[in-house]
Amino acid sequence: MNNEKIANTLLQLADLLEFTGANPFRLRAYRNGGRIIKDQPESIASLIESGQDLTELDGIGKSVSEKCHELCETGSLKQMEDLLQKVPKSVLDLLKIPKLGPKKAAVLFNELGIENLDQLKKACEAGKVRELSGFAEKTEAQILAGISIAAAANERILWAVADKLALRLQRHMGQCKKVKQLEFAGSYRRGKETVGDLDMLVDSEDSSAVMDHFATFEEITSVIVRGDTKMSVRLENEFQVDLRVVPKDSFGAALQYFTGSKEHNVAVRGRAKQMGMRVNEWGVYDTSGHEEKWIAGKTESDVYKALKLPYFEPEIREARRELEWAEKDELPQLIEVVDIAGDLHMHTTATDGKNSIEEMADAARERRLKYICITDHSKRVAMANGLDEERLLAQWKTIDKINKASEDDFVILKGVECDILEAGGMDIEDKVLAKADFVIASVHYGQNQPRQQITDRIIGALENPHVSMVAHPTGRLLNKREPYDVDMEAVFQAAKANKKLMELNANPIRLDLNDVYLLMAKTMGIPIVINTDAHRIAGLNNMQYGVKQARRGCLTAFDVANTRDWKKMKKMIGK
Ligand code: DGT
Ligand code: CA
Ligand code: CA
Ligand code: ZN
Repeated sequence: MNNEKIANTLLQLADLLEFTGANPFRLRAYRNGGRIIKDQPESIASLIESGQDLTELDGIGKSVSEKCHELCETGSLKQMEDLLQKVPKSVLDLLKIPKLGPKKAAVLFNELGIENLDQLKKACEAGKVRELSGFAEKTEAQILAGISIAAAANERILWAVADKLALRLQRHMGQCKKVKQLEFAGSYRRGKETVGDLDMLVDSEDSSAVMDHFATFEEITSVIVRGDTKMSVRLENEFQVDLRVVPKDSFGAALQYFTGSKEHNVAVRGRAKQMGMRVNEWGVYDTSGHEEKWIAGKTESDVYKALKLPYFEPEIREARRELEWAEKDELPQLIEVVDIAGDLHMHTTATDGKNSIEEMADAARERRLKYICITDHSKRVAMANGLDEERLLAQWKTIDKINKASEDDFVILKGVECDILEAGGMDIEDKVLAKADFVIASVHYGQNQPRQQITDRIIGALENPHVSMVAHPTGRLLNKREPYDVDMEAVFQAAKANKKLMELNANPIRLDLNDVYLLMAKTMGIPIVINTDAHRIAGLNNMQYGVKQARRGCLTAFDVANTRDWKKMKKMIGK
């Protein structure tokens, strides 16, 4: 019983309880407990085993502790099973619809008997939903628009979630002695922001032993298909994992084939054909002679080498520019996490962050960064206790003091995440912005405005001489919210003309800019800044996801501004 599973069970329990109108305090306890356990570094199961009292952990009360014990001892929750007799699990999908809260979802279930997204879609189309009390025609239209987002969320999981799953699978498969090599292929290996299913590749002589072992992975709920060398399973969260077992001489060829993308492979196969060769998941074959001859397949590099091609990093195998670059010997040297020197977007307890300036700074030192910029929200974001000019100036004074007292070269920069107001213009006075080291401009409100209006607001911010960068430029939240309607090319042109930077927000649910926009920015010569937008210490670890996305955008360390020390970066923003 791992922490992830305990946490997910508690969160699911809370959601299911919503549909039965249970006590909200109980629900909150389960939700908080679930979140805390998700972030808990130690295994709850081993804490229990060692006799530790779980209620001593922050935020874990008696009811959550009891559920943890029951889960670790019996593998399930009696209460959950009873609930599932009354409420089908598919109702949880209704909660994935943006802006449809649990209360409204419960009304749909209780009044109309709606149990899943399909039934909800039909009810909306038949105009039944608008007749419920508390629902209007507009609500119905919103729900209808949100169903496709919810359905897509069911089909693809965030890369960061797939990554954790891959680690658990790797640990599990590592216990089988017949496994010689293991790699994950597909979109996961290419670092795509969301992953449809996980493709696992194993080198082994004994595929049936490997499959038997795979079948004992604790998160599997059903086996979809099992053949001689291929097996597909479904996990608790409905996610699919494909396993393929291949002999060692074909491992590299299979890895190359199943990593894709399909389009990259089509291009590679086309090249092979021209050279009198053939490629498939077993290897590269010379077809020029009388009889076809296997010539390579052990490693991916062997496969590419046989075709007189360099090795392609998986993140750029999308048939965009990589074959053309290879031809000219111009493949980019992709950025790595160690290249990052500073992080220029993060929050503290002054607004909606969970840690102090000093705590964020020390955590950044531990992560070997040379500088950070504190960028709390501005006053427009009242919900997060955003800073007005006075509080902002006071915070900067504090930062000056901390820097002065510091004994190393680490620098804390004075910044702000300043809202771009709905009517255009910045939320903080220019004469204050002028004193900042780094000013972020962000759209948080008025996201549904027409294209021209949003575009003009962002361009307006880029034309402000004190602004350094626009954060999360399209505002999308993966599986949750579409990007706002904005003319990105016009925005990039304004960034270029005003020598401004654009953010790649590393939060795994944002990853904004996306890969295609990153490549566009690179081509236009606009520097990208990869920031975590951390709201707590652990958030600083999100840098890895941003770097992965940057690699998909074909960015090198040179293309990313915050690989430079602050002195050099300062010049880039004209300070
Ligand atoms: P996903 O799972 O939707 O996030 O995306 P992928 O890229 O992981 O796609 P998937 O799982 O269907 O297949 C994994 C890789 O296997 C894919 O990137 C390329 C290769 N592949 C699968 N089926 C075919 C096929 O019919 N033709 C070719 N050329 N390649 C295929
Ligand atoms: Ca896949
Ligand atoms: Ca697959
Ligand atoms: Zn932020």
